[in-house]
Parts: sequence; structure tokens; C-alpha cells
Amino acid sequence: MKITNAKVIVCSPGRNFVTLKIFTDQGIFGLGDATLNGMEKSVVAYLENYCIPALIGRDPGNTEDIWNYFYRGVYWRRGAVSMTAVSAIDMALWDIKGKVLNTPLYNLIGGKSRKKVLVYCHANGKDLDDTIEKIGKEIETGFKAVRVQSGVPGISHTYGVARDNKFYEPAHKGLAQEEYWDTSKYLNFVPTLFSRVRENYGDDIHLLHDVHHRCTPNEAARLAKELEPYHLFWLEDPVSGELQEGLRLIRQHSTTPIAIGEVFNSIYDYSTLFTEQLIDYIRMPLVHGGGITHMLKVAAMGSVYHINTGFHGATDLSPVNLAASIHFNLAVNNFGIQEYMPHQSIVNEVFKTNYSFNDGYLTIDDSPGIGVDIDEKKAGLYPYSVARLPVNRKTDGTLFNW
Ligand code: EZ4
Ligand code: CO
Repeated sequence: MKITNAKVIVCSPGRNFVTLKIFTDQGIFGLGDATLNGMEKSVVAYLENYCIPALIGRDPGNTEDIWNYFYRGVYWRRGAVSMTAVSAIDMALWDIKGKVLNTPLYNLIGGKSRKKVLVYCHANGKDLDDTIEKIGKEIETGFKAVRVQSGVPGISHTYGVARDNKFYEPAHKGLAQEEYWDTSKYLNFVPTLFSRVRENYGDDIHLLHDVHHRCTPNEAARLAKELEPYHLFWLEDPVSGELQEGLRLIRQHSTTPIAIGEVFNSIYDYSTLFTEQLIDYIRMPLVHGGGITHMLKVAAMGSVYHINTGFHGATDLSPVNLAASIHFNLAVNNFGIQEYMPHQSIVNEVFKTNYSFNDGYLTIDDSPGIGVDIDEKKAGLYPYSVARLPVNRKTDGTLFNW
């Protein structure tokens, strides 16, 4: 069997998605997600100019060799743009493998370790009362786990909070908008927020919170410690992850579980975090973490250190990635939770999906491979439109982490 061609489909049903479609000489094709929010066209250029010409003629069954070809073989290893391209290639090849063998992806990577995939949703409000109300709605919808983000008094706009009471969407049309941030106001507010949430909704609901890289290790240690009484499922990205040793400080002060790595793209980003058991959950998703081939290794290494998966699953990761993640989450033993921000309904006009949500969990049907298809005619109706993630400054104007 041979790869005959591949193409990149860029579409924007409400937000931009990049999808790689790999064709074979047996009429079977595979799909991979190649979306890197706000940097879409860089991945497109890398795939079209460098990867696709090198894919043609290869046997799509050789997932391991092809992965290494585009990782070791390119000399300039790692990096978000190239790893997203590698992820898309790998995902599409596993999709093809499943279709050739007429079996769902999860069967190729261990079969089902569980019946269904626990997911968490987002609840965010402009202030404390609004957030409390939004959490109630999510619990009514059936969610067993909720990520809680709230507007902070004194900060004009806070990460994770929807504008104009619409759904939360990280990227905005056009060039990057600037936001303003005040860590001390944030740190003073968050424990009060979670105290109210527990008071209102009791102990059963799993609560998560994303710090979105805004603290120093010492600030994060304070926050993790002060949140201990509310026993979070996890505290996400309390610090930016480049300084892996920085997580030691948080660990020394608190038992609040830590999730990290949605911006990581390699197993080496995790090495110290794993071997010193500095975190509890792996956030790196299939689409940015080198696809199924690499993430199986990351999950396996994590399992040695009692670390579970908790993949990124915001709306800027396409339905192809979500479906592949459900297969993966069903299969690996050390699954923890999956982020699930449902896509807008127009996304489902373009992508034909095979998963469903019921009572706090996602399940997927038994179609072969990943099981998601793309309607290229519909995709053509929604052309690419420039959108960027925000840039963040401290109130005095100093550029800061978003
Ligand atoms: O900011 O997906 O946990 N989820 C997140 C997301 C990310 C966006 C970036 O594109 O942090 O909202
Ligand atoms: Co996050």
C-alpha cells in the first residue's frame, strides 16, 4: 500500500481549522488535525512545502518509521509548528490503518480499558454570582467535572471568561487584542470563589481551574495551598512550564493536583516533571504532542510515575483531534479526564462526528479508524479568516504571559 497524495484543508466554521487528508492507492484516506490556534498558516506551509512531497510513495502502515522520519529525520526537532504537522500526519496514518483493518482506532492501541470517557466542561461568569449560576447549568446538563473561571474584581477582562455573555472563545478576529492583568487581585479572589462553589454545590462535583501560566512558582505555591480545602481535581498551568524545576516549590507546599503542558510538544518537555513526580496530569494533546505514536510513549512514561492523562480539548482543537483523543482515552490505563468544550453547531456541518455526550461522559461508535469525516464542499463555504490569541500586559504596561 502506498500514499499517493495528501492535501491540507483550511476552513473556518466559526473558527479556523486545519485538516490534513492523506490519500492511498487503495482508495482509503485518513484525516489528521493540524490546527495550531493563531499560527494556522505556518503549519499549512510546512505541510505543503516539506512534508507532503516527502510522504508520497511511502507505505502508510509504517507509522513508527514515518514519525521518526519527520522528527529525527528533519534535524530541526520539536517546536509547536513542526510537531503539529507531525501530529496531523501520524493521526491520518492511524486513521488509514484502522480503515484498512476495518477496526476502530482504540482496538489498535490496546482495546477498551473503560466503557466511557470522563470529561470536564467550562463554566465561566463575569463575576462570582454569575459564575455560580453558570456552574449550576453545567451540572444540570450532566457534567461531573467543571472548570471554573471567573471575572476578578478590579481586572477588566480575565482569561477564560466569555465576552458579552457569549460562549468562551480564546482567539479573536484580526490581530491580537491586548488584555490587562493583576496577579495580586487574582490571588486574593480565587480562594473566595472556590469556597463559594463548594458551599453551593457540595463535595461531589469535580472542580478544575486554569491559572494559564500567570504565577511564579512561589505565587502558585500560595494559591495551591490556599485552595487545598476545596480539593480541586486539578490546578492547571500554575506557572509557565519552561522551568520544570519551578514545580518543585509548588509540590513542597501543597497537595493540590497539578496539570501542565497544553503548550508542550515533546516527551522531553515532561522529563523532570515526570521523574520527580512534580505533576499529576498530562495536558499535551495528540494534535500538538506528535500524534498517537508519540503520545502513547508519553502516556506510558507518565504511567510509571503515577501521572494520568488530561488532554487539552478547547474549541480550537478540531473534532478529528477530539475523536482520536476519545479512542486514546478509552485505551490507555492511565487515563484521567478529557477537556470537552463542545464545538459550535456549524462546526458539525463541516465535520461528521461519531462521538456523543451522555451524563458526564463521552463515547464513540465503532466506525473504523478515527471515524470522523470532513465535508469538503461545506468546508469551502467557510474560508480562513485571520484570528489571534490575546497578548497580556500587567496594569503598568509590562508585557506578561497570556
Ligand atoms: O488558552 O486553547 O485549558 N485550556 C486553555 C485554552 C487555551 C486555548 C489556546 O488556543 O488554556 O483555552
Ligand atoms: Co489551559
